[in-house]
Amino acid sequence: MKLSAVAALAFGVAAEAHCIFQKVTVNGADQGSLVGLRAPSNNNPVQDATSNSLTCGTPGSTSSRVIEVKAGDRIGAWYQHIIGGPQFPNDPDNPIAASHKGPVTAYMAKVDNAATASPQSAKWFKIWEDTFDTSTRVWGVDNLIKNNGWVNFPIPTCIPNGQYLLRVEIAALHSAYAQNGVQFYTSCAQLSVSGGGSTTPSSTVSIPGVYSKSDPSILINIYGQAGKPDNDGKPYPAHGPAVFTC
Ligand SMILES: [Cu+2]
Repeated sequence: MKLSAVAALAFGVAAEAHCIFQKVTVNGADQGSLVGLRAPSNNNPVQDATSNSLTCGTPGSTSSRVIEVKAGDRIGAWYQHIIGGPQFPNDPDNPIAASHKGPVTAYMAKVDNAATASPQSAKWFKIWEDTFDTSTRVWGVDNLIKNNGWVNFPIPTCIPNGQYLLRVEIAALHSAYAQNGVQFYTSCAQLSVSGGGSTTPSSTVSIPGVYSKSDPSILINIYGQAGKPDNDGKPYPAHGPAVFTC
């Protein structure tokens, strides 16, 4: 067995240091824990890229609230180890274990009623991603950890007014060398967008549907020659469509 495979296995059996997307900010304003969100009820990942739970996580908590935002607003999405934050004081695996390298992506889908819409029948477009920087060998998850679990991105300025679901995904790749080894962490926020424009994204995808279990970014050994989770410095194009731009 090659050294890289040994390292991979060692990371794969590490403590269950999962996480949950559990809170939204709008231009820095805290919307409250689990408010306006559909989130799983525990921090276990979804590992089947074709599962209905890929969309917004294994169904758990729901909210009747729809969060009011304006096109161009800066949205923050907060991941922590468990609901509420760290599992215990000085939890080293909060917001997520450092082993869980991978990309962070965000999608939106226009729906009639964000509080009740079926996320599986929604038509999604990607609005943001932080994947892997080949020069620094820093993953999206590394940046999320550095930012205490936050990722931030704008609502596209040109999309039509109306209700939307917002889906944020971490794809942790530390065990992705085996099929169904990837760990997806997703929740969906319920948004109402005003102040938008008239550009409807021309290409959309279904989730699940857009990924396959054997996508080269989903079934992948990220451990390089030295056994480090650095993809050997090679580019990592995230799964799913290109990011929509106005
Ligand atoms: Cu985990």
